[in-house]
Amino acid sequence: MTTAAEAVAASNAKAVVKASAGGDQGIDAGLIWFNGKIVPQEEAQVSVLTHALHYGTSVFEGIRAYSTSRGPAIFRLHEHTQRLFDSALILRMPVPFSQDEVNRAILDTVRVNNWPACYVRPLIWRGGQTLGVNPLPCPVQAMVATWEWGAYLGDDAINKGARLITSAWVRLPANAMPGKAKAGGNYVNSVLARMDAVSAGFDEALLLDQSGFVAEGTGENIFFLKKGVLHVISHSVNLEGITRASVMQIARDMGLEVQEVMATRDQLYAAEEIFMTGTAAEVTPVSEIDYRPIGSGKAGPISLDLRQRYLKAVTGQDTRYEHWLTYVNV
Ligand code: PPE
Repeated sequence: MTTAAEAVAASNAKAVVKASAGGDQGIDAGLIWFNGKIVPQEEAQVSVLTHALHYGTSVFEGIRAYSTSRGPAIFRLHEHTQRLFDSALILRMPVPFSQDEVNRAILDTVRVNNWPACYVRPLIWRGGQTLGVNPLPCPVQAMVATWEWGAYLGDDAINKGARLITSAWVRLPANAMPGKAKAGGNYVNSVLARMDAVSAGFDEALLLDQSGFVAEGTGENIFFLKKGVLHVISHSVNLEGITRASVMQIARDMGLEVQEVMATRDQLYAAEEIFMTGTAAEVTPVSEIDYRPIGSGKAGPISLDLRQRYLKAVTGQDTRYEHWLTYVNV
């Protein structure tokens, strides 16, 4: 005979198994830096009453560590940490760690996991104290997770070029959401657009701003080539991509003229080449937008050349850009 209390305990135990089965099993993050301590992934847990889970009050970064001849190196660590702290400032989140401490946490997490190369995800969020919209009473917490993450939109997107569709969702207007902050809540906009694009059989969504100008992808900035000039969509409502800035520099160094512009979707249709940039996406060529082939309808030669140059920079093979690297083992 089981008592009612035993039945509740048994059903709770099942619920725990279920909850963890619906958790993060698909990601092997090994050891995670969690509020100042390195712990196994299973121990880096938060309450279901976490403010950020209810209201999107988190800020994060996406960083990559690359394999180099001197071991793993973080690409543009200081720029990413600065943007993380800027995002926290925008959301009025007092970070209980200094930028130096976060830099060290990132380096330590990559080191203790022995990844040759990996993706790095620092996250800062409002924890549980009280619920209700006002986050100010809630403590600010932090973690750094790392895992291996390959081609963001799949290998086909790189080799053949990604297929894009313009989203019916408008990119966050600047007076509605802070697009310069890499805030969890902002990504509902990206999530909605990405789901529609993927469900319709495309690789990625192209988001326009409120006035119909090209904004960005759900996780990438946009470049296009026209009459041999490399155009990059101006910041406006977009995230100021660190890959974007890096690729602009690399393109100028190879002698390309680079212009920051506002552009309409029809300007993209008539471009010679298009590619997207992002930490996860790196440099991903675009072969089609809204059923129109771009240029030859394949990954463009300058896009692929810039991709190769970018990969040489991030892996330390092009020493001109070595100042962008922070070696993990020093
Ligand atoms: N725009 C958006 C909306 C964006 O999310 C990213 C990065 C960029 C532009 C490019 O920024 P940068 O990484 O500094 O070049 N997207 C991150 C998150 C992707 C995800 O799926 O999560 C990333 O690439 O890490």
